[in-house]
Amino acid sequence: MRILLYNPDNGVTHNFMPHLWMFLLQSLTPPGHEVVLIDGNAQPMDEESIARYVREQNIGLVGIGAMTRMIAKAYRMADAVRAVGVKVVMGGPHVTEMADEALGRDGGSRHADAVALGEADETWPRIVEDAVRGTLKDVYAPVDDFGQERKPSLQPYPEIPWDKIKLEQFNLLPGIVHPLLKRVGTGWGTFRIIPVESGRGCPYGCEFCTVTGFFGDSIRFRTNESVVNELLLLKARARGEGGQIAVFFIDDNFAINVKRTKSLLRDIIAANAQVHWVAQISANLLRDEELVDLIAAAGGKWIFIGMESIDPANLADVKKGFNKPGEYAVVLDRLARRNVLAITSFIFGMDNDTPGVAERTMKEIRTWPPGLPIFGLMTPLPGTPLYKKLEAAGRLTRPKHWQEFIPFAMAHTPLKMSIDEAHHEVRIGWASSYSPEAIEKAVDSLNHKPLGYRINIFIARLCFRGIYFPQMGRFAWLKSILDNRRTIFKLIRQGFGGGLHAAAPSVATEPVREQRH
Ligand code: B12
Ligand code: SF4
Repeated sequence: MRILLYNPDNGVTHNFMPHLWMFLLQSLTPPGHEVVLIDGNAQPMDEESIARYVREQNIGLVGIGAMTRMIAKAYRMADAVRAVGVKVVMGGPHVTEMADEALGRDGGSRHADAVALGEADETWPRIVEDAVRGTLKDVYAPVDDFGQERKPSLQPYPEIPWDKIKLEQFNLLPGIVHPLLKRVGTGWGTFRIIPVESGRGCPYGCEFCTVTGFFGDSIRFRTNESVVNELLLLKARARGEGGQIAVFFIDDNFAINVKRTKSLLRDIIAANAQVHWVAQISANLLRDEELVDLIAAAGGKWIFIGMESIDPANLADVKKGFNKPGEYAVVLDRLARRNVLAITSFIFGMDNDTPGVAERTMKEIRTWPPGLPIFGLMTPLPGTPLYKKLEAAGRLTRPKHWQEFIPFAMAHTPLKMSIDEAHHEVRIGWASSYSPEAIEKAVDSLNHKPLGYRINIFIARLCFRGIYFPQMGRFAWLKSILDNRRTIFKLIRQGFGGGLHAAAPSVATEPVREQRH
């Protein structure tokens, strides 16, 4: 059977990275089937084109995965596939919480023939076999023989054949510059960000987050060896195609067990398996100097930190009191000293937020080493304690906000400000961090740092800008480049001043080069 795994686009930004679930399920598919992957963010498709594709390519089963944010599109695509008589299985965090919605048991129309609840590593082979036999069930739950929930162990972990998988759709460098870069021989013919997981689960249970409910509070890790081998495979691929590969460790809290993270990082260094990577780590775990040393030595370049708020009352309210705003500056300094950039994520519209929260937060941010701040709104995702709390209090203004997804729009009223005021605060956060002046200031303030580091933050800021300000298409990009020309000229001037090699952005794959930054 030919199986199509499809991830819908989010309609707002191009995702910079493919989704791991597709590669994982592809690797876990029983032999004898061909699995095709389409990520709508890289290869946009509408209802008509997916229906045509499925018919022309003789697809026998379509698997669709989506976050809440993309679910409306996922349902429309599923409907189009089912309309041509092909079965659809859906999985992922949204349908796990809202299986009745996907199966049309809540009074709405049916979108999926089957739903895979939770982690599907062990149920997927069964789903495929049932689909072949024509005995697809409505619901597949990850349970043992006694009906008890069973979380898949990550030991052993499937080998994803990164050396052979077609990744053309995920090259982040615009096609127009490929031939040029290849000719220059800079090792920049391609640039991809690849998702790798080293473990699953986070026990912290923050109120707005789906992770503890979905993956459970039992943390599971792959063996160091299996992670290291995957990195080596990716590194070899990058070298083989004369390109660059960076890795996104998608673990929700990469250092949740500090001892184990240190041992993994030491093994990465020992095996010379460093590639440049990004990982999510909560601020409290970055108190450990040795951990931060190892992060830098093992290729860590960007650390995503869910800071959420600078107000301890807000943090306590969402059960994230382990974040201590008083230590944010120290943590960020510690990373900056090792040339590791922090992606600091904030949520506005929390219950203790009042108008002016963006400016208060920005004032704090300006005292930190420049990084990549991002701003979102408190969003009640289905199945979270936050959703239940707001629902019980009758505070949801759009209880099924995913049916008509609007980017950066609240679905409930915060306690101390209006919805419009919260939207305004987010706009201020983005505008004051990503205006050409703000970008120039950030890059200028890093004049004492290696040029590669400054280019890194400049390019990252341009890309991150697109999370909020529409930046799809060539013209939007050209405009953005034009608006930031002053900073670009400055960097070019410094590049020529310091010799061309100093100008190489810091996504090198050789550890020798890494030492330099
Ligand atoms: C990496 C990541 C991203 C990446 C993008 C996704 C990518 N390219 O990988 C980035 C950083 C861009 C991102 C952004 C956002 N993310 Co995100 N992200 C993640 C993260 C950390 C890892 C995803 C992952 O690969 N997991 C590992 C794989 C193995 O798990 P999985 O995807 O769930 O797949 C398993 C099962 O769900 C199932 N499955 C999944 N799909 C399918 C399909 C079929 C057919 C079947 C059978 C099974 C199946 O099988 C898989 C194996 O067990 C998750 C948290 C997490 N740990 O999952 C959050 C998470 C998915 N993100 C989340 C959110 C909210 C967001 C944002 C909306 C945040 C924001 N406020 O802006 C944005 C929106 C992104 C967008 N595109 O519009 C939520 C989603 C909750 C929800 N109900 O939708 C999560 C769960 C985190 C959280 N804190 O709650 N994200
Ligand atoms: S620490 Fe992060 S992953 Fe863990 S529950 Fe809180 S928000 Fe979710």
